Amino acid sequence: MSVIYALATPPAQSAICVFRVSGKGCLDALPELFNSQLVEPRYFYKTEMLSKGDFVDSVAVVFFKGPKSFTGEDSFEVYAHGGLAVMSKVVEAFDGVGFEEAEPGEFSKRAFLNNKMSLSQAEAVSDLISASSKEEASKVSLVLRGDFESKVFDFSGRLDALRVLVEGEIDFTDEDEVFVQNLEELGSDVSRLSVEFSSFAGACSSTKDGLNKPRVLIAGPPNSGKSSLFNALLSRDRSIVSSIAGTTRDLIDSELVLQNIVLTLGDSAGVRNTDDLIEGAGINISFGEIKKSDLVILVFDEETRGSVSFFKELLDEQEHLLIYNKIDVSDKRPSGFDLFVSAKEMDGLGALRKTLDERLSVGKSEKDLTYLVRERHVNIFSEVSSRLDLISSSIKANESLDVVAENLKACRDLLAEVVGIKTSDELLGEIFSSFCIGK
Ligand SMILES: Nc1nc2c(ncn2[C@@H]2O[C@H](COP(=O)(O)OP(=O)(O)OP(=O)(O)O)[C@@H](O)[C@H]2O)c(=O)[nH]1
Ligand SMILES: [Mg+2]
Repeated sequence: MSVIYALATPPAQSAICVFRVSGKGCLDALPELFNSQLVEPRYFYKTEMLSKGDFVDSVAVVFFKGPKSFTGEDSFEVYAHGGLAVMSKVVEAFDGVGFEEAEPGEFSKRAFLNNKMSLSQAEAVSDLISASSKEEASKVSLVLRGDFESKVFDFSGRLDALRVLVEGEIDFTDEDEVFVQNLEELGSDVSRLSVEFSSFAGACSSTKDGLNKPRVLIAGPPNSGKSSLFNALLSRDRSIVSSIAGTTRDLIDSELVLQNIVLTLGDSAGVRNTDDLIEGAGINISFGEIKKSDLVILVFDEETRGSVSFFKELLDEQEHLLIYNKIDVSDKRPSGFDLFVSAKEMDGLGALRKTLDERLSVGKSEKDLTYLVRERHVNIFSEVSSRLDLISSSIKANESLDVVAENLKACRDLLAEVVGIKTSDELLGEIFSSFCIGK
């Protein structure tokens, strides 16, 4: 494989820039590129970089002997001053010794091909770089650290064991000896595996649908102060507030950052009987949104608190908070409410924030096992799950064991694709091309 190089830091003015070089023979170029002799691998050398004998920059260099490197190949890194002119001079120097510019993700691809990491780990590296929240980063890290992979290997091993059993049965069947008791045991083993696998697959979500911020919806009767509360929580006037009932018609969303979590907060149209077509449409949206929310904040005031039971019924089992608003105009503290606030005077909002934070982050920690993976993995897992179901039912129906063996093998192959044991070049190309340059 050719020697590749890439700028690993952003192509922008900065304190330092880092270049990576990897590939067989790259270390042979060190004497030509640097002014001093570099002897020890993994040693941080301060030296001068040269391009066809001309001074490029004062730099630091570390080199690695394969396989003890990120890519598994001989490689080195150059730390130069982070000026754009310096960067282009370094590039010239590399071009001058015949190095080639790396494709996106080429370093990780080589690391994968040289067994330095699995495919799912390589993908996690890329996802870690693009993670935009701490939570996202920590879930990707679980994959990167290999926890995810060892689970996949564990399931693969169990699939293999089952296949050995089934194939054993098939051989016996050839001899007209059917061990029905084994079949039963096999059936329950498959069911157990299937249940455990589903729960593992359930703990994996892809970047797209995973990590959804919890949705919190402010709902309730008209004019109770929903939009006022929405604005107060966000500390800005995002939603229109007026004394006219039926002010809010569309659903308005905004992000709310609390101490432990970030959530999507929605303000909805007050729910009531109305002849107004547009308001009615807004109310329908509210109904739909209520169902989709992780938590509903129901806001009432003195005038509307009679409708609490109607709303509680509407929500069914859904998690909610009952808020009594406008405490600035009344001293009443009717029973049955969780919190008393004044959206207008910003009173009681701290307690509301804290309650939201606690309630929603508790739910989160239960899902802590979630691995943030690629959609590709999620799709594979769902295929494996349905095949496992299929296997269960064919065993129950006493169908041919050949089909069972075939499906077990298919499951095994599918899992192999996750970690990259069986992967087409095309898929590899697709995966690594989405990486950033220098990774
Ligand atoms: N005194 C007092 N008035 C409030 C408070 N919160 C809201 N209001 C008033 O109640 C009226 C309705 O407020 P909104 O926030 O528009 O109520 P809403 O629930 O969004 O109403 P719709 O969108 O029409 O369903 C406005 O006149 C607000 O100024 C409060 O805490 N105290
Ligand atoms: Mg409103």
